[in-house]
Amino acid sequence: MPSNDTCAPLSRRALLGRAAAIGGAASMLPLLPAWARSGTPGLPPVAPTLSGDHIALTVAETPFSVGGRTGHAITVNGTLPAPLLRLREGRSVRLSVTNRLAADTSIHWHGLLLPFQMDGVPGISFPGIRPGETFHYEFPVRQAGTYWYHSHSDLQEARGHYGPMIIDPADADPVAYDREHVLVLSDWSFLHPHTIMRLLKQEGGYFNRRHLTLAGLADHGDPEQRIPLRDRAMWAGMRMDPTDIADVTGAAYTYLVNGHGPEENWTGLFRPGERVRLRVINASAMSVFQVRIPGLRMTVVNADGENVRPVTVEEFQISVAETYDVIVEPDEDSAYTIVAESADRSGMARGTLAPRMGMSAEVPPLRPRPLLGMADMGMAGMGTGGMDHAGMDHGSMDHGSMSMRDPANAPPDVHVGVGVDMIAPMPQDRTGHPGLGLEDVGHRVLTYRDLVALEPNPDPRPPSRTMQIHLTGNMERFMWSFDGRRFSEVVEPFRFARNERVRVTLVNDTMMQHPIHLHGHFFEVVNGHPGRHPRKHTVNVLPGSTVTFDFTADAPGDWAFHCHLLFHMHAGMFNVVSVRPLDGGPA
Ligand SMILES: [Cu+2]
Repeated sequence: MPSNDTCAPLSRRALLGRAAAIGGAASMLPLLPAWARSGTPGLPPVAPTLSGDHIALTVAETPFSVGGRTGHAITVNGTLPAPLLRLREGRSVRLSVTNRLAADTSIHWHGLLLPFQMDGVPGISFPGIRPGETFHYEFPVRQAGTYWYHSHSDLQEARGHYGPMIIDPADADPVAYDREHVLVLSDWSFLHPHTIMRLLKQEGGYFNRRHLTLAGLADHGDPEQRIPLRDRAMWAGMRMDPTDIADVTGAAYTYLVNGHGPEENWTGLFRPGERVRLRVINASAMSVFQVRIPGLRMTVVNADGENVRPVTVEEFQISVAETYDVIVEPDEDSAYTIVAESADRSGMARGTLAPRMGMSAEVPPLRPRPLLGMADMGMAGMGTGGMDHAGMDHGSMDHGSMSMRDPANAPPDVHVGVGVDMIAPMPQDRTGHPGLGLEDVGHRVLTYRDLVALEPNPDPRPPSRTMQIHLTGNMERFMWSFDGRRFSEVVEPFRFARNERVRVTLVNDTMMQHPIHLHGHFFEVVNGHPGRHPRKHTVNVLPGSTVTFDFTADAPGDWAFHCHLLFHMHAGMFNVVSVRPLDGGPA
């Protein structure tokens, strides 16, 4: 079902006036095939777009090649990423998903507001799709923006089962642009995800430590060497590692742009002077990216599908499952490198913006790995990068109320068992923080506090209730949970009365960042812009920090609520948000 009824890569400015007929606008422009506008030199184009009111998708196992090696991927209609779905706000859509795998599958429409039976989480909102069967998802499209979709079954997402979804607004888009490109960032491993999970269970820092031995790291400075000996002993005494930023690293991953590795250099075309909209989606299983385009400033116009006041930056961090739309205006007849470093700086996804295929620009080297500091341990005011030696008594680090190892710091509703080995003593709101390792990069980096909703928040009521949810874990055993309880431990769901307005504070008691995702709703991140708090479906909670959001439980049903690091979710950082009553009576 090829589409040319939408404006994907054509001149968007021509279409902004609602009067412009689609055919009329198209006829004014060269109708280049998709591969001529973006792609990868020397590789066959694999970027199909599907649109219309009925879309058929088939999930199957197919070969996937990157970096000269071929592995087994789980694909949709044979491609990785899955096809771009282009929907339109105000229409209804029927998506028929056929399962050609030997195991159950599912598709979750990430960020979409829809009836919970269509949300696609096996065991929560529907039974899943058995081998050989077809499930028909049907729902009205109630929103516009950049979204994506992925499997919610087992660890299939790590094997390629994800794709982009764009919903064009029913009315004029407030963002003017001439051309757009979709950038699906992701991580690929030739190790089976069950193998990765087993290795992480054996040793929480398996890939992190393995990375330390990789040749070449010394070229840009082994961070271990920047840590004084006595601090190293302190970290060891706490059984922690200050370079422990990512569970799975470039030692196992190739980082992808639209399914292409760094050498394959996915390229998006532009004409100098155009305003180009980049729709950036982090579809990784485990990788937080830090994105910049040397030589170009990026104006952020949309986050998680919701328009925000334009804010111009030179870099932004995008956590797993978030989306950001940015406008760039390359005005020279030259190429620009899109750099998406993994947050632990163990590798990068790389692409190019260029006036012509085959051009490339300099690729900057990976920057030095960041070090965790006191703030990442939930110890406020003690510095953010590296250790702040002034006024710190190293001798008391491992005991007393300032220790992350003191269970007395746990609030009464957190279950402190074997699954919890850290409790942040003084977690702080760090929504003004740009991301680990981005404090001192010398240019402007987006923070959550920069995000201001373009439209006023729809529910002006103050919250009638507050609640805290602790993000907890045991790093060494790779156990992850909410409030110290893994999902497998038959936890109580988080219960909300329908249309209740609640202020929720997420408290990250761990030293890792967690992108927390709520299905079926948006929440407003409390970031100092009351009335215009940014509405998001996923929020990244930095180590040792808190994030507060206001939430209107306006979608009845049972909804998944989880960390979007796939292996954290799999290990237990997952629960159900239950909104009652359902339609048609009490519950
Ligand atoms: Cu997590």
